[in-house]
Amino acid sequence: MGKGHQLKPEYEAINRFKKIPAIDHNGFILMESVAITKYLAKENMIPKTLYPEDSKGQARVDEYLEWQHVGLKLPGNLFFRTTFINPLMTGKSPDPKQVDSYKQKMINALEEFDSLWLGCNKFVTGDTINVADLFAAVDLEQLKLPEFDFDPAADFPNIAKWWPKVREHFNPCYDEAHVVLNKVIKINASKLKKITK
Ligand SMILES: N[C@@H](CCC(=O)N[C@@H](CS)C(=O)NCC(=O)O)C(=O)O
Repeated sequence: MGKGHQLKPEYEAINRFKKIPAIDHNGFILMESVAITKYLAKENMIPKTLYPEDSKGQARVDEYLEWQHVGLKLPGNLFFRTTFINPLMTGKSPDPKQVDSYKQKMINALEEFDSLWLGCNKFVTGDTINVADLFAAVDLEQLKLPEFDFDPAADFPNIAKWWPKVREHFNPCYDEAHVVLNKVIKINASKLKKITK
């Protein structure tokens, strides 16, 4: 993402919205993380515990998946795009007013997530871990950039208790999946500093 590969015509042919993720399953190309997750569950490619088959259990997970798009992912992605992707792509420092406004929206979203989801349960949808937790944890990972001077785990007590449990449950895959993100962040840190100073 730091190099803008998602914007290249080769990737646009796979995801016309130029966003990550997208899958190619034996020639069946699909975008949108929620649709991909449900497809993988139907194809028995993820454990049933992660996306329950019973209607009520599944509805609880869907409840979060519906909420998270606007509730957590959108404010997080807008903040990440404004403070990280856009400066790297354009070489221009972001407008501080816009950064403050997106940061505040993201903090409001984290407050809701911390109190209205994690405040009710051990995991996002109840006593057991599932894809809802993975969606949420991954959304939070991209907010840990050193430049943001902000750590969701330091400011939100329920997030602080829950987040390491998700990582532990999904490791070593969780850390493996974040190697690229962490590399992109590290490689671009000094570049970003020069642009934004
Ligand atoms: N609704 C989409 C959102 C996809 C999305 O915003 N992906 C981000 C990464 S998490 C992205 O591709 N950002 C790069 C960009 O905006 O250029 C989904 O859930 O798959």
